[in-house]
This record gives sequence, structure tokens and C-alpha cells, in this order.
Amino acid sequence: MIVLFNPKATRFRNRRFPLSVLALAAVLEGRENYVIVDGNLDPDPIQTLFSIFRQHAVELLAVTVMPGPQTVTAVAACKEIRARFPNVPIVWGGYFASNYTNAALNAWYVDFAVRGQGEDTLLELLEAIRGRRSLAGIGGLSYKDSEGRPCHNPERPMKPLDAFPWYPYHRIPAERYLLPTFLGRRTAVHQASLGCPFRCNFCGVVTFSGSREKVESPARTEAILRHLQRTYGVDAVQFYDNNFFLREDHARELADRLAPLGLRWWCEARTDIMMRYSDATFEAIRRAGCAMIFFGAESGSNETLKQMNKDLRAEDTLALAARIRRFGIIPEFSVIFGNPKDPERDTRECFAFVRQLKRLNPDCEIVVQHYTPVPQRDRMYGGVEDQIQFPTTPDEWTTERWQRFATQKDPATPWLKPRTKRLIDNFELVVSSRWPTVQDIRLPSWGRTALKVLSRWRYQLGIYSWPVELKLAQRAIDLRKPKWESL
Ligand code: B12
Repeated sequence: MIVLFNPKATRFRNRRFPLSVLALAAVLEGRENYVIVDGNLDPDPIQTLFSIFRQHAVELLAVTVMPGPQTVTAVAACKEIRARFPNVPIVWGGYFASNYTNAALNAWYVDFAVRGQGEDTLLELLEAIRGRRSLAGIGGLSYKDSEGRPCHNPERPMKPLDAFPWYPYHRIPAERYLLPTFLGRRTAVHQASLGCPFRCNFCGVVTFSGSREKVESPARTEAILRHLQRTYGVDAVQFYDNNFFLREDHARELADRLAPLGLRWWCEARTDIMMRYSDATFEAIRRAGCAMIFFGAESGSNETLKQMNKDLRAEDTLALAARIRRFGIIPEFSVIFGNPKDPERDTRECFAFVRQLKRLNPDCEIVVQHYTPVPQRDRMYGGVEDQIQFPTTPDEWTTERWQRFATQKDPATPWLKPRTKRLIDNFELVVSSRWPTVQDIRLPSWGRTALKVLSRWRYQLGIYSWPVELKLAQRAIDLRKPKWESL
């Protein structure tokens, strides 16, 4: 038996389809004996793993690992399994294995690391474990040689997504993952492409995919969503693609195919690409149920965007903010604070940029990011490679310091003074109080009004320091929010 394991990555109430292991399950379905264990759903996944390992002859434990909290739960589970069942090989795949491959292999409880797209690599690894081929020729695989030294096979070219079967949703309790969100009562997640063709030098996807992207055909996306709707009553979808829209003809076909389903959905896109679309395409996207689009705006300074290799102009983002209003789609702009070159000036520029966006489109939502370096194939944003020594083991990644770094909330980067970091956090609090997100479906309308009124003077005067009253108000409102179960 093969065990596919998604260690806990988020709170139970935020659980979603475990897409990474479902993608692997798709190629095992009908040809291998396998089981999926999802730590986001299972209250005691280690005990579940133990009982599976006791009852079956397990050939391989395949674990998906993202940097952040999931690394902590992956490490804990793999250590326990390795201690009790030392002969079962363990393979890690996903963003941790792809971006921190050597660190993964340095662990005594990891035998193999799979970089990038994983379906074929997993199948070939199984062949090798069964003695039918050697590890050396498996593209995208990293392993340890007989001396324990890391070996990295050449990259595996990505395959089109339609080359793989659909996810076997029936192998998970799919209906237990469908949750109320601002989009609908039963929200599913789907990813209709893998990778990204751009080279932004702050992003974890570039090393993972080598700036390549493979896109599912619109016909298949439609068919899958239709299946989810018919079988499980899905009425809303979050698309996890790094770029849900690329070419206009593709976007148009997708929109026209999704429209009859009547779903409400959220996706990610680029402002420059969408600015090239016609009004008719915007209308088609809206008609198809698109409620919100996340854009990596990153910065209001073209010089900074250039340093980030973002290949985008701030003017495009501003123009998009104004234009998209007409179509009733909410833009969500992610802005990166903490430029290593001149963080203080960058912070002031980002504040001004956010204010400009809000003037153009008060409905837009702002996501404040702190620049947190990720290993790159080329130079990192800001050329900071000498200033960051990444952990060399997964255990080190589980420490508090590196968890704060991985979750990007408090990366404690050497160039960002605590005072500047505090100012950024305070700004975020003022903006999120002045315009509480529509995504918070538990926020009562009285709480919304209270936050808006309380924060108005601060935003108007640009005074962000010491927002004690907003912190207290948010905390008090949090306590009075309805329970998740009651939604
Ligand atoms: C869904 C998601 C989440 C979910 C987690 C879902 C879960 N696992 O239960 C949630 C919302 C909880 C989440 C949280 C975070 N996320 Co996240 N998340 C994503 C997202 C949008 C999609 C991942 C996904 O499921 N894709 C679909 C599947 C099919 O693709 P896949 O995972 O890449 O799997 C393929 C391969 O990787 C490989 N593979 C994967 N696992 C395995 C295992 C084995 C054994 C093998 C052989 C192969 C293999 O094969 C699969 C099929 O080809 C990605 C961005 C993206 N579009 O990829 C970001 C992303 C992975 N997240 C990221 C980050 C930074 C975070 C956070 C740290 C953010 C934060 N500030 O808190 C947190 C913390 C994570 C944690 N809790 O541990 C970054 C990682 C960057 C990096 N440094 O490497 C990404 C790339 C976003 C980004 N552009 O920055 N995230």
C-alpha cells in the first residue's frame, strides 16, 4: 500500500480539498492500492497513520510539505513513523521539497525529495523502489547516495494537466470540505494550471516551476466543476492558479464555459494582462460569476517593480483598479513592504500607493505582505543572498524564528527595523479597520460600522502609530462574532 499524507497546514475550519495529494492519487487510482490521510481533517493523523501501517504492508509514505506550519506537522509525523517503521521509505514533495531540497534530504526521516510536478516522478520512484529501474534516471527526483550525499537528477519537463486523470474526489469525504465563504455556502477549491511563466525574484513559484506553466483546457475545467456541482452541490470556487487568466481568448472561453454553472468565484491574475482585455471580456468574466480577483500589485514604484523582475508598471495597476469597478469585480491588491534597498522610503511609497488605489476604487482590498526571501534560480530581489542563511534541516525550519519567517508575518529580515515593521503592521490595522474585508463573513454589520467610524480620523490624517483603540475594538468584536458552526 502507498500512503499519501497531507500534514495539517491550517485550522480545521479552513480546511480545503487536499489538492496536492489528490493530484498524486489521480495517477495511482485504478492501478495501485493507496490511501489518503489528511491532517487538516483528521484530528489525530499520526494515530491514523500508525493503524494503517500496522494493518497493511506499506511500500511508501508520500508526504506533501509546504514551508510554514505544515513543515512542523510533517516533521513530527515522519519522525514517529521512521522510529516505528524504519524500513518504510519516505518521500517529500511540494514547495518545501522543491525550494529547500537539500534541507529536506538532510533529515534522517526523509529518503527522497521530489521537485516540481510530481505525478510521473512518483510513479517512476515506485518502480525504482520495486527494483525495476534505477533512481538515477528519474527526472525531478533528489535522493541520497550510498554515502548519504545528496544527488539531484535533472529537472522533469512539465506535462500538460490534461495528460493526467481527474482527481478521485470519491476517495476523500469531499462534502466535508465544502465550507461557507463570502463566495457561497459550499465553496470548493480548484487549480486549473501549474507553475507560472514569470520570473519575479521574490516568489517561491519560480524555482518550483522554472518559469513554466501548464494550463488545463477550459473544457476540462468546466467538466470538473460541473461534476463538483452535481455531485456535491458546490456553489462557489476559489481558483488557486498563480495566473488564472493569461491569453484573452483562453480567458473568454473559460468565462463562457463557466457562466452556465452559476458559480461565484475568486481567482488570481495580473493587472497588465487584464488591462489588455476588451470590455466585452471583462463583462463575460463578471457574467461567469467572478466576484474577486487577487492581483500581485507589489509596489507603486516602477523602479522597485523593475528590481523585483515583476515586468509590470504601477500605472497598469492603478488603471485596472479604476476600470474594474465598472464591472462589479472586487480587486484584491497584494503589496510587498520592506524593500531591502531603502525600507523606510519604500514603506512611505507603499502607503501612498495604497491610498491612491483606495481613492480610485474604495472597494479594493489590500493585502499587506512583508518581503520574505525565497531561494531563486537567479538573484534574489534586493540581492540579499549574503544576508540570509536559510536553515539546513527541516527541524531548524520548525523553530519559532523560522516559522515566523516562513509564514511571512514577521520575517525579521536584517534590513527591516522593528520600528518600520511596527509602522507597517499599524498601517495594515488602520486600513483593514477603515475598510473591513468582505471576506470576513463572521463580522457583524455593527462591528463593521464601528471599525470604520473608529478608524476614519486616523486614515484621513495619515496617523498610523499606536492604534490601541483599533486593536481593542478588533479584539472585542472578534469575541462577539458568531461561531463558525452557526454559519
Ligand atoms: C493551497 C495553498 C495553501 C493552503 C494549504 C493547503 C493544504 N496543503 O492543505 C493554505 C491556504 C493553508 C496555505 C497556506 C500557506 N501558504 Co500556501 N499555497 C497554496 C497554493 C495556492 C496552492 C497549492 C496547491 O494545493 N496546489 C495544487 C497542487 C496540485 O499543486 P502542488 O501543491 O504544487 O502539487 C504538485 C507538486 O508540487 C507535487 N507535489 C506536491 N506534494 C507532493 C508530494 C509528493 C510525495 C510528491 C511526489 C509530489 C508532490 O506534485 C503535485 C502535482 O504535480 C500555492 C500557490 C500555488 N498556486 O501553487 C500556495 C503556496 C504553496 N503557499 C505559500 C505560502 C508562503 C503559504 C503560507 C506560508 C502563507 C502565509 N503567510 O501563511 C501559508 C502557510 C502554509 C502552512 N500552513 O504550512 C507559497 C510557498 C512559497 C515557498 N516559500 O515555497 C505558495 C507557492 C504561494 C506563493 N506564491 O508564495 N497555502
